[in-house]
Amino acid sequence: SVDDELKDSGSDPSLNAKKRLTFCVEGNISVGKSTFLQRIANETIELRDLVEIVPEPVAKWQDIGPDHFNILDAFYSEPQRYAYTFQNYVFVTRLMQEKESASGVKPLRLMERSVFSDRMVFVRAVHEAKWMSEMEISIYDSWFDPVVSALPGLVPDGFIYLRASPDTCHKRMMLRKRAEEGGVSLKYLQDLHEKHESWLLPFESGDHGVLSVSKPSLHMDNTLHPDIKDRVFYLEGNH
Ligand code: DCP
Repeated sequence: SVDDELKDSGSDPSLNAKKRLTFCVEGNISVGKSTFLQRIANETIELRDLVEIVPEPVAKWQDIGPDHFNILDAFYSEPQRYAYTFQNYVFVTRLMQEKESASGVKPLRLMERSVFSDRMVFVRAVHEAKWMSEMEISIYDSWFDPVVSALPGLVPDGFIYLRASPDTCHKRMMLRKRAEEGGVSLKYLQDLHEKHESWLLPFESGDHGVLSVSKPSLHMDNTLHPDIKDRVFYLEGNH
């Protein structure tokens, strides 16, 4: 169990570094991933020393180079032109973020999203919306597996799925009013929700608790690392 693995890591920092577990927090736009992570980082004193938080590099997408380009904005303004460029940059910035946090010694690392949701959710959604061409998705697919295989730090020990209805996420998105997301429709959030569901919960889910381990029969797309197939945790909030 996670508990045993954390206990095993003891107090020797070099051992901790070796035994460190990484979980990626997943869920739709505006579901509350950042809030969840911030609360662990700032409000839970017991967890602060145990958990290292790696937020999503959104700020890196909004301010690039001396000219302060904003590729998140460019993507939403001209999705067909920039979907591939954006997803390519998202991948590279995750890689940078992972490297920056790789030498930490806290026994648990929680990262916001992963290259797997980029691929299984966003890249598929933008391709279906015809914002990414056949050639572009083929290019993405052709480098994804070899690059991820060469960078084991990108493969987490498990996923934590924050789950809410697209309606709830839409309401939260309207309240948050991130400038770039003005044109994001409920339909797009519904598409992203479906992609999260079929990726992380492709079985009949039944009555899961607040935090529970998924059934071992969990099937995932074989693009996902085989070792993490059975390691999805999910949290259900108010729908
Ligand atoms: N995004 C994208 N493609 C990706 C990753 C993110 O288009 N591969 C976009 C979707 C959002 C923005 O980037 O407009 C940030 O998305 P997230 O859902 O990852 O982060 P939020 O800040 O919306 O999450 P939360 O509110 O749950 O903290």
